[in-house]
Amino acid sequence: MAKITRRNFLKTGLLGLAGAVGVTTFEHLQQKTYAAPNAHEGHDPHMEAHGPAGFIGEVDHERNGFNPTDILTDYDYGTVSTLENGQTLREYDFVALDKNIEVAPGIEFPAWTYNGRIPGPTIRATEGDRIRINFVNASAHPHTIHTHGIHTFEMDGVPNAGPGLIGTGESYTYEFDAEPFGVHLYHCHAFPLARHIAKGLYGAMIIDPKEGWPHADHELLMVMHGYDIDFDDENELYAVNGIPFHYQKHPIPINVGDKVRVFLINILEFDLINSFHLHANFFDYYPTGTSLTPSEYTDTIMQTQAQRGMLEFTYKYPGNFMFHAHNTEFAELGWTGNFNVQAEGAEEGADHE
Ligand SMILES: [Cu+2]
Repeated sequence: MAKITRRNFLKTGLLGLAGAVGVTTFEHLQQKTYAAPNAHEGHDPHMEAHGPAGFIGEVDHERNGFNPTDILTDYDYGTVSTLENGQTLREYDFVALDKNIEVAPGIEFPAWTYNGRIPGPTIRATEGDRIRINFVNASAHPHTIHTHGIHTFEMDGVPNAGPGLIGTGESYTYEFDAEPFGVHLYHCHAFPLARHIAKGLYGAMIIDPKEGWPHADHELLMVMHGYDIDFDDENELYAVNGIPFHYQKHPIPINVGDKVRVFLINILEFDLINSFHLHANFFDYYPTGTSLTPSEYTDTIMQTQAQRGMLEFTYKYPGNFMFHAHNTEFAELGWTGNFNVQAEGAEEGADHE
């Protein structure tokens, strides 16, 4: 069959209303390149009735071992203890695992993961804590953990620092102080770097300021990334927190008047720029989350790879409001979602502390 480019992907009608065409072509694709996962015969009447861009059916989150809805808020504070010097120690166990992940109904991606999920666990600590990551490589390939923060050379997680590459069956402990406060990330730094990142080895590291952030009703993690499912160094699918179109199918519930904080990170490989656009609203933007003063009041920002920041907003009106990449092609290939904004007091008491 013809080479599958992401533009052909769009043209062949794999997305959108042409479900029947899509199924045929997907099977073709599976036979060509991938082990077929369980068939998903079910049709989602909502999707068919309303017909937004998106896939018919649902991936098997249980089999994947993670659900993007949970990843929004599953901050991992580690195993906590106190060091002799009084510092808080947060300890994490990370395992690199090769794992097939169903990234779209019927499409498996042979991923490389930290702890079996994409993105990996969300490290969350307070500025000045000690972070210790016990890393075991159970993958068939050498990997590292390179964190974006301030640390010694030995802890940089690159091939020429400290132990260098951590081979199959090997382990290493990365340890450093949590600084500076902000929205950070980690990823594998083995070469070829683009491949190791694109396969799924990345995650978020949120470091809270000592005095904490101001109160918010919701703190949501969003890691923007893509999938190059045919390994031609172009992405065929785009996503937030692992699964394309997830928050379109499962809108994020909030109330009018809620203060929402989003920790947004771009780890997209192969495309130079990603973006975030919020509908019917504006947000304060804090680049890298390293200041308590926003730099901009806007409804659209862009990030290149490893750029990240913090967004804060409150909805004035109820409705089902989109958020998506304003690289519209990315949106059509999976990077789109919705906030389901309820009228204040619709579900519970109207008071928020
Ligand atoms: Cu790697």
